Amino acid sequence: MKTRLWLLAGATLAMALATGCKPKGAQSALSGDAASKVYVAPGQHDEFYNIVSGGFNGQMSVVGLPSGRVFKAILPVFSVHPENGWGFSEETKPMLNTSHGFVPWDDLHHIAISTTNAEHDARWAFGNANNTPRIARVDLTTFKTVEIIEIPNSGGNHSSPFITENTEYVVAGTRFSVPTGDDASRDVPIDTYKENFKGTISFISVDKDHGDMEIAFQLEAPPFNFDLARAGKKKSHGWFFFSTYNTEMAHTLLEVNASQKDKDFIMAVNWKKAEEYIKQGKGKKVKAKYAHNKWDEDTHMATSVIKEEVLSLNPRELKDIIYFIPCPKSPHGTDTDPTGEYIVGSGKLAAIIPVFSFTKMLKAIENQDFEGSVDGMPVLRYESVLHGEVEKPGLGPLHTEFDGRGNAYTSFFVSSEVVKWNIETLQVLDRVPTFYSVGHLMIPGGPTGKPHGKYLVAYNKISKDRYLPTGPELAHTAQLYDISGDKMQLLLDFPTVGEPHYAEAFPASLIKDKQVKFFPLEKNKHPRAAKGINDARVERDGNKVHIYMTTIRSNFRPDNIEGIRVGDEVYFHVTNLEQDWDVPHGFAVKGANTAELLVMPGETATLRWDPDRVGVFPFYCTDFCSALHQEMQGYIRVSPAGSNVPLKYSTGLTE
Ligand code: RUQ
Ligand code: CUA
Repeated sequence: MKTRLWLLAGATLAMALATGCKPKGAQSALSGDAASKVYVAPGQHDEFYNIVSGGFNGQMSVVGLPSGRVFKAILPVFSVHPENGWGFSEETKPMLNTSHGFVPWDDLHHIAISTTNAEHDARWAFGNANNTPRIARVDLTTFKTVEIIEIPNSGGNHSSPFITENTEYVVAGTRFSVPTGDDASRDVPIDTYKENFKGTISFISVDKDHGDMEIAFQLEAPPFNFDLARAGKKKSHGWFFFSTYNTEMAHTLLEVNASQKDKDFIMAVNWKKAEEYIKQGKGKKVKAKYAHNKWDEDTHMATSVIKEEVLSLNPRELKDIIYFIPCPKSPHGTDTDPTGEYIVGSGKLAAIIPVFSFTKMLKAIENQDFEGSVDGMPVLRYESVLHGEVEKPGLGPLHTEFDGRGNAYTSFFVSSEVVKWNIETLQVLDRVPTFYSVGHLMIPGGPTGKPHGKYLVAYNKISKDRYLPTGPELAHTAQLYDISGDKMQLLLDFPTVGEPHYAEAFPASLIKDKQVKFFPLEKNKHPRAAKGINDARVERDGNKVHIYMTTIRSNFRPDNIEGIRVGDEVYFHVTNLEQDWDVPHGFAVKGANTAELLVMPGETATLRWDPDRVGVFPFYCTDFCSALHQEMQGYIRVSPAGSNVPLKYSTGLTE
């Protein structure tokens, strides 16, 4: 009977969780000056860059705030991108390589912008691949993905990527616990979950100067589900906090079986302690296969290396790395305030929001004020670590951000609202509806030590009646609020690209004058670059044909190519000779598997083309580059296999 009741309660809750409640007054009036607050006049720039995850489209989009304008839809991270040929050119293919081979798609949830001293420096944006666990690093001077590292011993890389205050590490906590190690130890029955499955937390180091990532170490954690995380900062620098659910360690029907306990945990990790153990040689190398892919801006090429082992630490034996803080109930977000003193746990099934105190946590650890242990790792006493609880905040709390003036803002999925409350007094100060079912929310600089508490953006899962309808599939939506006064004020709705999970925003002034405008040709080290029209040529090597092609307004050299045969592998190595900002050329050839390679000024990109039939095939520039863009074209003639039509091409120089 008890189970039946649980099932029923579970089902009702699940329905509420799945649909959310529609707030009243959905069309609530905007006050008169809302439009002027988001108006960015033609030719003017936005105040903030907003980097927004694309969710299941595997990308990030770049949006301006307060206007909500999309500048780049979208920089490809974990997905192929026909708009610029990402994942189609030979140079970019290795970026999407994994230990499972080429993966052309993934699900990107969270953004982390690099910080120094807990403030955005905005050198890099990190994103996580949820499905085939990876972390990507995007260079914010080129808005290009320059590195992707796969995370072994992980599944559903959701608790990722969150960063420490000087970007020493980005972390990746596994959502699914899985059997780890090498193949032999992974083949186990699923109902041996408790014995054989492990949760792992990966700390990925980031090189201070160049950003290069390495998996520094993995922590072996109990087989919980790890949902989200935040680093400590300032006084709590050196610690990391992870929300966990399924501390029941269920492996079937989690909807009910992982909602049994009143409290799950926030797992506090002392990563400085972990570093000490590593210095003492306490970690052990374990087998783990993962890809590490890097982009080289000189050769304009990516390489992919498969690595074979990681350093693993066992916190059951290595004491004082992990402590558990009880947290009601299935916490989703765990967020640290700008001072680093407070840790907010948002239990999606909880009726209150607990706020923990870092100072009290340290004291409880010192006094060994424990209420139990998990696998030999101490569980701290809830009351001893608690700063206080926010009473009746709303239904289904998910995420919290901060304005730097002592206030916190929490998103509520079920009651579809954002609630503002004071961190010290825990009093609710204001609430505004969202349309509808808000997931993440974001304040520029909100997760750092220095929030710019002027705007808040709610990222909503459902947009229903907010826009002109577009059939069964409607856009996800973002809503911008002014939070500079006592009351939050809705300013703007704007649709998003894909499903935004998390996003971050930072002042545009941090990077707008650092943008790379073009790549100097003299520095182009691509082995098949044609750096001037005299290099334009075609070479045959067995059945491989290499076409060294140049583009400049508005011609291809060579433009007519003959002597190609069915069965050849043809490589168009296209170099853009322009040395000016905003003059890419595109390349498309009939029958290719993408309609475009977009080649930036000074860059070389390669399209492989396998002619499968006899004929004459046109190619053309896909990017409107000059008044004579439509003249930027050529032909390639394909003869039957074994034909002896001689290799011939015109560059306009020899004939
Ligand atoms: S999640 S809506 Cu994938 Cu970040 Cu909370
Ligand atoms: Cu080059 Cu159009």
